[in-house]
Amino acid sequence: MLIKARKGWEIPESEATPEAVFLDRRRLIAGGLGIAGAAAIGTGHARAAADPTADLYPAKRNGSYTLDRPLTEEKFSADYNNYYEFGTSKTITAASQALNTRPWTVKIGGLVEQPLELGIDDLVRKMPLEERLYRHRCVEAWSMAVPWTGFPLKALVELARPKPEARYVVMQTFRNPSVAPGQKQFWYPWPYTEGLTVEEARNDLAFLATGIYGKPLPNQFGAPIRLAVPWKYGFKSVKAIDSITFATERPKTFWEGLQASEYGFWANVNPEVPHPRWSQASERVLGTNEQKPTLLFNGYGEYVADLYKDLKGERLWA
Ligand SMILES: Nc1nc2c(c(=O)[nH]1)N[C@H]1C(S)=C(S)[C@@H](COP(=O)(O)O)O[C@H]1N2
Ligand SMILES: [Mo]
Repeated sequence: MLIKARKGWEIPESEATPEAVFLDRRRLIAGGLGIAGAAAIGTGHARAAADPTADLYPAKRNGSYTLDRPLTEEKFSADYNNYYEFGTSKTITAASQALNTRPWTVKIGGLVEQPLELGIDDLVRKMPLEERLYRHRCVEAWSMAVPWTGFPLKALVELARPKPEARYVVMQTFRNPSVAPGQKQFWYPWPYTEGLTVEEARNDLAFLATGIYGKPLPNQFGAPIRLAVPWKYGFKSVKAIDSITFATERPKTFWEGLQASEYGFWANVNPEVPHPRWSQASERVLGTNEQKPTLLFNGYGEYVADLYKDLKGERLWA
């Protein structure tokens, strides 16, 4: 466990509380052993305080990505999450603190010139970190708007140098049932797997997030690194990635494996194509509970619609 000492004035006020210090000490006592009981009392702020890349946050905002609505307050988005590894309810914040995100290795392999295994801190320091304001639309018809920090997925694609025959980028979550009790439920196709075409992955909007709200990602948001593809339903945005593989074959994704008739590979947001069990015409905004009309490609058509113009006969919308 690498701990970077920071000077007092570098510690964000929200973390500089006696409670955070106390929780952090408890977490350190639990150490790298993933002792769930001790770790689970943290809030995510405590973990962020010891993050070896914490000095990189907040990163400079890239002003190209604007919102049509206020940001969702952290108190709402940080306690309403989908993360089936830690349970099927929306209240997984405490349970997700059991995941130890250091050390953390991301393996990049498959059809690439040079397979790589990178420690998360090396990876983050190699990449051009920036903040982006993105909407997020869950297939369950709730939404939020959040400031992610991270780097364009295309920067990682360039680092990996895929071979010309690579068509898909497959991203997987860690697998460790001893800290993620959901993974003991054998009827789910673990590990959580998602994928994009290489062309989608090279699109400017595809983003790998390592932080949110100007600090490293709290665990419930998918620390230490998760995808953010805001024109697609939220289940595409896989959390806690430890493997990225370039392939010729389209991957079978987690939700497709569970229920292919309801959740497909493309999963682009479209208000006019209902889910088999509910309408997608509008969405409930986290925090205010206001209903807003859902937008085609979640409002990001100008960036991504061209990716799909020649894809006839594909189920692009769910
Ligand atoms: N590994 C993993 N990634 C995941 C999920 C999950 O259960 N496990 N849920 C997905 C779904 S359905 C959504 S809506 C988003 C939720 O992200 P948030 O909790 O940060 O809002 O994460 C996605 N990524
Ligand atoms: Mo979702």
